[in-house]
Amino acid sequence: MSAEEMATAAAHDPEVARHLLRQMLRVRRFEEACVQAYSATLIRGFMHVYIGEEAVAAGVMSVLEPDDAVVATYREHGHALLRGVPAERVMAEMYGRVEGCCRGRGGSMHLFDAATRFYGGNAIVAGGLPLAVGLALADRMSGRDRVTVCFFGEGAMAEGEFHESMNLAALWDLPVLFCCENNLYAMGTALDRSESQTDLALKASAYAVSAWAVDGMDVLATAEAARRAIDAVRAGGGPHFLELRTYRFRAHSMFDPERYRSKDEVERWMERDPIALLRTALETAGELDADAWASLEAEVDEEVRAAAAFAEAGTLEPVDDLLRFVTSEGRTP
Ligand SMILES: Cc1ncc(C[n+]2csc(CCOP(=O)(O)OP(=O)(O)O)c2C)c(N)n1
Ligand SMILES: [Mg+2]
Repeated sequence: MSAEEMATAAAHDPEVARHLLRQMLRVRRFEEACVQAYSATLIRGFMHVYIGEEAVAAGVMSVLEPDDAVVATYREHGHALLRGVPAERVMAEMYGRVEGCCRGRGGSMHLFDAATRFYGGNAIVAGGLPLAVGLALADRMSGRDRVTVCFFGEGAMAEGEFHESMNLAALWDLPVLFCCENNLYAMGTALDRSESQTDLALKASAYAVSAWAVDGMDVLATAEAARRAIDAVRAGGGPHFLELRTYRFRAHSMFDPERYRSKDEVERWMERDPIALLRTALETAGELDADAWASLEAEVDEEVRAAAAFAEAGTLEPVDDLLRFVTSEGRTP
């Protein structure tokens, strides 16, 4: 969408547009706080932020029902938050605290929450795809009307699990929405340096799956595409695939010197910051003024501040408890 089209779309349903703006800002500010906490060594281990890609999770998540399932990658803080895992439980997990959504045992890459049907947090590239197909198969076999949404990077499309999962999902007509977050790089490897076919929707359609590409920096276009795809999946149209064209503004992880891409390229993409695009569209449409933006920022900042305070005040698991949950209760060695 052009800027004018986006302003018209925002004016069409300003409440939804403001909700999407808030959701993207929640993810951005949450992760900025994570980066700070990481620098202060309050968060340890591997950490991958989603900054720049927020429109994808915000747009897709906005069309899901509470009963649907979500499977994501290790770049999943935003997905967990937007699926409804409380910010303080996500932050406490990042800090490795017992109060976290996985008792601090998962950390950044393994957020998981059964209550919101959020099935991770999967650190293995493409590892979430067969999981999503299995969840959808279970729903089909139990006669439940649910959709499983699976997020993964374009790097996953080079893995065997991608091909196996697409094939079975299509063969068995399973209710899965595959959402490929194409940010052009898998760690330091550019897509066109590793794949002979860079048209990802075309690759997915080789499995007789309906597939198309979407501007993943435009949250309104993303939400609209997700709505169309989810409706089709729910109506029994079998698996669908969206290629969401996006970009990460930060390094792959906290340990990445970023030698594989130029500053110019990053800056060009930052001109299409999804939050700035929607904010401008709402302002142009006369649906967001300076006061409304300031109070949105203040509310989001307060949520993040409270989450960090909750995490900092949290407890570390006592060493004596470390073997719990390794085997089922009562059978620990
Ligand atoms: C099976 C497997 N191989 C290699 C890795 C190491 N690795 C971690 S992230 C990553 C890049 C994945 O890129 P992509 O799927 O595009 O996701 P992005 O990080 O860009 O979101 C690799 C190769 C891994 N985690 N799992
Ligand atoms: Mg990638």
